[in-house]
Amino acid sequence: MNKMWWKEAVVYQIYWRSFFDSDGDGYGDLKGVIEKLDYIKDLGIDVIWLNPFYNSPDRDNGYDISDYYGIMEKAGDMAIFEELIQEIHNRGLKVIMDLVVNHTSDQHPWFVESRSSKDHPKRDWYIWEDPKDGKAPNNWRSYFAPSCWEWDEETGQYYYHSFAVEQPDLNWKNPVLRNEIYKMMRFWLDKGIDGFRMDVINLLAKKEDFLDAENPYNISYLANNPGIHDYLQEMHREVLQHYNVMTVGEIPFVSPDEGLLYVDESRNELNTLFHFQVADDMPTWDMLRYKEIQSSWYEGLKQRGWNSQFLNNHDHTRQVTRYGNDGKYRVQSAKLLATMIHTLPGTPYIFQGEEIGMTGVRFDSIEDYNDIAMKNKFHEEVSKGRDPQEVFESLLLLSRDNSRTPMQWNDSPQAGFSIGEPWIKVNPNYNEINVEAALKNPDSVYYYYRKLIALRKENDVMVYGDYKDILPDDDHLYVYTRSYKNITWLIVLNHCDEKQTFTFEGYTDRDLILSNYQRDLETNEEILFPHEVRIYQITK
Ligand code: TEU
Repeated sequence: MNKMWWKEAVVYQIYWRSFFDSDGDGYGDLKGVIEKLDYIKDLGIDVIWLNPFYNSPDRDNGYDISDYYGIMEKAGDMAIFEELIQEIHNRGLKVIMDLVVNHTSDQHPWFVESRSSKDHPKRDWYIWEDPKDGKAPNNWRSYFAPSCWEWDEETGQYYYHSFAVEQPDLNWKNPVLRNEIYKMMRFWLDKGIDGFRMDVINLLAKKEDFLDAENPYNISYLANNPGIHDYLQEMHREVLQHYNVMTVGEIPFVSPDEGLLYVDESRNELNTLFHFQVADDMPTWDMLRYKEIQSSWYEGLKQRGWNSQFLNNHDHTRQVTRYGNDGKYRVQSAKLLATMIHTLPGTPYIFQGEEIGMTGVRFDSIEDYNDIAMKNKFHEEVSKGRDPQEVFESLLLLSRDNSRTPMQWNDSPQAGFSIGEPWIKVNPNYNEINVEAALKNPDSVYYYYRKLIALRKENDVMVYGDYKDILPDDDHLYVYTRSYKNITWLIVLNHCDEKQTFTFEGYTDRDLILSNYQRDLETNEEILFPHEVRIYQITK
């Protein structure tokens, strides 16, 4: 497998609006990112992924773009952005930007023109259909609304939106539109960015026939449609191949076989992907399913394409809450989850705050939440006559706001995030969980991340090693090896609240590299404490 910088990198995701507010308006901003770059550098990070900061009415927190060349006032301006790139590069870091080209905002001038009349030259830049039997063209749902069709009274047609009504989908069949997008990509690449995280990039192609779905609730019909690989190969030819950049596609609804088509090195599409088998199949932790997913993706991409490892991001509840233990064993559990992400095959992603073990939230009322996905779902269910409190409770665990509360820097008011009123409430546990406290405690989650990241720099086995699951059928213990050249690492972890036993038969000569418990292993090495994890190097 070819060695590449983006395979060896550790990526840190900055949800800038919740990262650090430099001017007191309650929103994090790009200047705030500049102020915290040394913190990110000290952690050992190589690449920063910034969520979208293009001009936007902000209905979906920047994923509804109204101008691809402008910067949202809340975030800053072009001069600050240029300074940010410079400061990132000065520290030897790289930066990738979110590319959101499946849809725009309904306020984007392209859409305003497109909806102005059926004959407008830009009509065809979006997807318009006549009604069928006086109703929407089919029964499809969108991610954020009961239908993916919205009626336009003026011109008597429906437009198509995979997400909110305010996010109409672009029509990638139109070559003029495609060229506009490529031009825009070059604009940002020429400013010096180092790549893109591509939002729902496998949704660009739509089904030809728009026939009714048997089960409209399984919205996989929105993705992976014929023509998608032609678009991505064209994008590669026209834009990406001319730059030394990394690309990571957000690719929902794919198996490893389908995923490989996007990242196979010989196909010239994308470098890596985020698949959502873990997020979609596992509302809560499921060890056996997780092992199956890891093995099938490892086998499926082996020697041909590259994976990513993550358990949370701005759309998915913080990992220690969703997949670990955020109570008694929060620290051990956060370290265990980190170990998996950094020692399983693929490029690891850290979502801001994960490195101090930040947890999900539980606000009292729907009014405290901002997430458009959650709010729309709440109103849809309540309008069917369901009990509001019951609906509210059912949406809490997976609300996207679980990950979007402000970064907890210290124990001063608003967790040191802002001197103003934050756009979303701070998690009340900031007194205990914050960066300042983590930096003072040598045993903190933060220092464990630092060690893991440093290890990756020194040990190719963590990046390029073959993967083997030793105990595929155990419900709690996850034991696997990574082997590269003549080096083998054994990773042993106990993902539960009880002690477990593992006999090290066949691994007699072993040296401990890292562990999340401070204890004497001379006695009882075979007992693994709750959420204990150990990394060994094996001598054969
Ligand atoms: O998210 C798309 C999205 O909702 C899915 O990828 C989902 O996470 C997956 O299918 C697992 O269930 C992206 C952005 O990350 C999100 O913030 C935006 O709201 C959305 O696209 C629309 O741009």
